[in-house]
Amino acid sequence: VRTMDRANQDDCKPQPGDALLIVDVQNDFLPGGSLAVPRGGEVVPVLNGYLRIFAARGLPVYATRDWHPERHSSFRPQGGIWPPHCVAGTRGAEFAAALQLPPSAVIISKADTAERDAYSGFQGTNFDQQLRTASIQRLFIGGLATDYCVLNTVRDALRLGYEVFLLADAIRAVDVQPGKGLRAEQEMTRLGAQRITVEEIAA
Ligand code: VGL
Ligand code: ZN
Repeated sequence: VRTMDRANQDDCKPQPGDALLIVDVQNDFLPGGSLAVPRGGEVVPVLNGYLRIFAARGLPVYATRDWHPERHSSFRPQGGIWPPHCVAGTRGAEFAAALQLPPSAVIISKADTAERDAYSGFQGTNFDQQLRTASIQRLFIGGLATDYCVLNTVRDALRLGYEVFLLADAIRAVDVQPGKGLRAEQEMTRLGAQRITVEEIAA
């Protein structure tokens, strides 16, 4: 898949009005976690590359986190489909220690009530309002997992009118059914997300 087929290569370079959005890079989604995403740890060094680029340009960083109460409805003991994960305040819910989030990063907690799940960072949060207040128009989105929270966050961002760059080298899928990640990527590009890699926006 070619990623540099846009008219002007500089259009994808981060500029004022842009923000980096890191989705759910939390211990429980990483190797050893209770809902480990296959090869999920591989996104961390790549995201650190994006973080350096956004820091160098003085651009804002947002990070969503799954932030569930102890007996969340998405957990198997409660009749849900997932093993318990990302319980608020536990080690599993912490961001990956190696992820170099700046102190200025804005954290968006989601799915923090027992009855509701939220795969999108916009669902049940004031994230859209915060972005509008900060005059953000374009979002560079990567993290975990491609086929759940990244997909739903990108979908909502596009629906809300943001221009979306999908960090193609900094996403990984749960792939409960084989091919789900690939189909999610295809859906995101079909809806208008533009695939980029860190090499393309560096320099
Ligand atoms: C997620 C499954 C359950 C995600 C969250 O962050 O993609 N996946 N909860
Ligand atoms: Zn969850």
